Amino acid sequence: MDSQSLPQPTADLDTLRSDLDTWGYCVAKDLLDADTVAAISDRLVAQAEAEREASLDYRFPADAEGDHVNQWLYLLHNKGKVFHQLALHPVARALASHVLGADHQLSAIDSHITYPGNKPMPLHTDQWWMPQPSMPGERHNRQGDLIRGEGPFGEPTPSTVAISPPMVLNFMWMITDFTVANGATRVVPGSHLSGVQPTGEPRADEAQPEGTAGSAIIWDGRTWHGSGLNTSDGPRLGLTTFFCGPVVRALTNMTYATRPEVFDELDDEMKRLLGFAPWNGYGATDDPMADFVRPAIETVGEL
Ligand SMILES: O=C(O)CCC(=O)C(=O)O
Repeated sequence: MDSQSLPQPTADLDTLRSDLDTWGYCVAKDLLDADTVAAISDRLVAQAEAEREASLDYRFPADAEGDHVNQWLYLLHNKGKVFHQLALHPVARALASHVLGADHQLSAIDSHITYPGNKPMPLHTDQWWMPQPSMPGERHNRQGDLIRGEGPFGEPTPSTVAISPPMVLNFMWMITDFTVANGATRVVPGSHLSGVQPTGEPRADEAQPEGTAGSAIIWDGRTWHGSGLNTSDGPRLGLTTFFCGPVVRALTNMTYATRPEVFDELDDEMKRLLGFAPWNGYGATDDPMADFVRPAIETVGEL
């Protein structure tokens, strides 16, 4: 791997698209201005503190054995209108369209705060649940039998046989600078074309791209990645708008979990992103052709 040619932070959309295609990730530079970053940061930090104080904070036990210092905040669209612009951002939508197609949805809108003293997250992909292609006559891989962390494992080199397409795209907003010292996301360049999963162990061929607050690192659902070790003296604030294709089950059950007062204020595009619109009949409540689904209370019951 020639590290000179690895993706560098850029605002050029064509370069971002081609970095994603070639390397499985890209770094979008300066998407948010300083005032917007400050507004998002203020709301995020206040929410994180309040969730910790109320013992509502979630520290993902699977991050790494003994890691009790990272914090996840879920369903951020419920926790401040200021976060909605991230899901709707034209560069996020353009890259999601490039990888997933125009009718993508929001699978999650979460924050991952890494605090000093954390453990590095095991390398993983975001679509471990995607069955491997199989040859005619071979037993197919059953999606419902797949188990996280069980492979198939291999090297992150380009496959010589057909592989599955990306079904999700992770768009990680840097709300603070992301640096090697504060645990910027680690990625294995080119691993999205391998068709296999990482074992979780750290590797020598990882890259750890840095970027300034208001930028974003974006990776293909097949790319091997994980958060880094925070050896700095402050938190690293990451915020992911995670997109999926319209028939992929979203990581977060958006239609159930969106708070009513938040729903009442959503514009149609945000409703579509959150899965409140059927896609070719999928995700419908009653009328498969309706523009938007109806809540259970409005559907027809036993007559
Ligand atoms: O926080 C990070 O840098 C990585 C998060 C991650 O691995 C994920 O969202 O799948």
